[in-house]
Amino acid sequence: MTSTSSTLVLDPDSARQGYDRAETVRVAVLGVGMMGQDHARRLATLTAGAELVAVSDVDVARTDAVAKEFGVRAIHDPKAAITDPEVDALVIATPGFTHEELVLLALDAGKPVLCEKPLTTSAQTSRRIVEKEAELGRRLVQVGFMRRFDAGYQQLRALIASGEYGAPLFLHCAHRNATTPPNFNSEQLMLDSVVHEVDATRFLTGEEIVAIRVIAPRSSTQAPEGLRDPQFVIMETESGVLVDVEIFVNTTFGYEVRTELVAEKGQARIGQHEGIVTQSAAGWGGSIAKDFKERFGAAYDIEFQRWIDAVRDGSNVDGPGVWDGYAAAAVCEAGVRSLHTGERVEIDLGPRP
Ligand code: ISE
Repeated sequence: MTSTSSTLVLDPDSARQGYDRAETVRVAVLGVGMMGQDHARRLATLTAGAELVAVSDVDVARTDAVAKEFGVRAIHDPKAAITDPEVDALVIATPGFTHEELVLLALDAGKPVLCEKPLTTSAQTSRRIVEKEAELGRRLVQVGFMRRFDAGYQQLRALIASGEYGAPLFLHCAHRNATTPPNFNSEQLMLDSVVHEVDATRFLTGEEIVAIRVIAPRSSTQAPEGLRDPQFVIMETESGVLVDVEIFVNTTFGYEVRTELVAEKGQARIGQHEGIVTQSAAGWGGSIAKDFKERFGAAYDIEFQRWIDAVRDGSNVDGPGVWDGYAAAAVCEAGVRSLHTGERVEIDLGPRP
């Protein structure tokens, strides 16, 4: 990674051009919990053309420790990091409820943002960001739906788009985690976890989701007291593709994300066997990822490289944007409503600016 930096100069007259070419993009990571630290490491050690220059977190001790680890500035107020003249671009990995304010401030400052999912915690607040970015007339925000950068998802999407198997009919998905962090609640299975299948469905089919129903069967005795885990989610797309998701976040043993496509003339599966499969006197088998950082590590790496490349060469970011974040928020909100009422809930996204 180069150590020279130059400030990105925004060109207010050109929506398309965006930024002047720059040697290195100076990035601040806001929120250095588990995900933010992983992204800070990625930017500091892996992403070409990026320079991690600062980290920021409301937890002062944690900010200082992470800043020291990477030899960068600790900025204790995330809002100050956004307006800091030595910061060109921002990664937002703070808790979801803080995203609306931070993303809006970044848009005010005209700085590119890679915002971890969810874009915000409600459809209404995400819609505000959609409208604000539309007013600016250029794309500044990318939402961290990293599965779009996973090789399996890209292949499946290309297969559907090719039409070789005819129209898609079903997507059967399983999303399993080993354990949940403390205080994970029943709504978060939708808001934190199934949000990925919501985006993946839109990515794979190119269609909006128009209805959702969530069914909570008996809970696993391995789940923390009071957590409705597992849950079963059924979504319908505009053309009538039916998507089911088994979400089970306390399997106790590992992480797994699979998707099976059933189309008119063929079927395809991704995500079941990552990495090596062995066969010997000891038996047949492969390894199981322990968490999403391992399972989607390569996808995160590509996501970050593509984002930095777009910021550097002045093109608009081309990853998932604010509309994708808004659509996901609207579907998840409907899903939470369905979890509570047991009813099928329809989704109306309204006009796209
Ligand atoms: C987590 O926040 C993620 O984003 C992971 O990808 C997902 O698998 C997990 O269920 C979420 O809690």
